[in-house]
Amino acid sequence: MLKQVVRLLMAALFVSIPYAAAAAERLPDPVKAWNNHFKTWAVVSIVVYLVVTVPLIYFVFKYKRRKKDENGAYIEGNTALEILWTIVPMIIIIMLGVQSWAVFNDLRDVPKDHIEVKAVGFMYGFEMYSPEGIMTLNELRVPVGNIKVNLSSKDVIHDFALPAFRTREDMVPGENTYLWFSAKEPGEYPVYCAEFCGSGHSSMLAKVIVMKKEDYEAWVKSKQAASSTTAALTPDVKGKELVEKLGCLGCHGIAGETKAGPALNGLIGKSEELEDGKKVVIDEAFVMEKIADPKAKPVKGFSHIMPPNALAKEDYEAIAAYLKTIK
Ligand code: HEC
Ligand SMILES: [Cu+2]
Repeated sequence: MLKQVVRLLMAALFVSIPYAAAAAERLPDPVKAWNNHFKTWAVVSIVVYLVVTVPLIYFVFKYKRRKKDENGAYIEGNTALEILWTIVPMIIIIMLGVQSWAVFNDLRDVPKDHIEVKAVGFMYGFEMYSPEGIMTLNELRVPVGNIKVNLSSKDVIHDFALPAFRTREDMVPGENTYLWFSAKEPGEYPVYCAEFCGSGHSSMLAKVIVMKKEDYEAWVKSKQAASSTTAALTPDVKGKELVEKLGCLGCHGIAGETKAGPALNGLIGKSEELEDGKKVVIDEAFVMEKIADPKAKPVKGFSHIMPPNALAKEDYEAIAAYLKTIK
């Protein structure tokens, strides 16, 4: 109720027409609201800056001391002026404050008709979960509509930032946060981590893929069909799935690129220098040991941030089998 009153008041007071229309229809559009908000602040800031600076520069020259021992006029004050320059900025600040609060509400109030997805940050990447429970790495697929994203983190504080949708929110370990956005146009939109979280922070790049409703449903069906056949997987296919699921790709490339850790392709048979200067030739046993106990044989030239993973024996073997297949 109070929020509605504030919205209408604001619409009547000074916010531009598109936002006022949105407010009246009770269809908050955070992108428009935010853009408007930014423009209002920018205009007010520039005007205030000019109103202060231009006369300042002018007076500096006009009233500069011209003769030695010259004294300035003694001015007691001017009540009318003082009232004016107290009241006018106060009104401006209150208006900006009210507008900020309304935009904040738009960003926090999730519209009733929305679908809910989940994003989990880790060092260094994002696991995304569709409402059907399909996990994708660094790729959030959603149909056109309002999307609420529930956020959490596996390790340190990350920040899920969606610049195209003018919103972002921290991902805090042990806490549940959320944001929402309105996906209107099918397309790809960038996702960044906006909280410095470690040496691989800059590789936390992901995307939101907004799809037409039919395309999204077809994608869900194809994923579900694929997962119902997992029982019959060969080890290397299972290994590929594990590498994707366990977040290895947040730190490792598979096309020769160095991220926080070395690339995982062409690894088996490669010789590697360890931190203590020893040379090893990487084989399946080395890979399996690395996953279970990454600190046992640290590789030279990297910071040793790889987390251990306790897996079943056949899972270690599956990952090793997969790494053998990527050259
Ligand atoms: C948080 C980042 C991170 C994650 C997640 C991670 N690693 Fe690593 N990994 C590293 C770093 C850094 C190194 C090199 C430094 C070291 O050995 O301590 C490394 C080294 C390796 C090596 C040795 C590579 C070589 O050239 O000698 C293998 C194999 C490996 N990781 C596999 C995996 C697998 C499989 C997973 C997923 C289960 C995984 N890593 C998850 C950071 C990570
Ligand atoms: Cu991060």
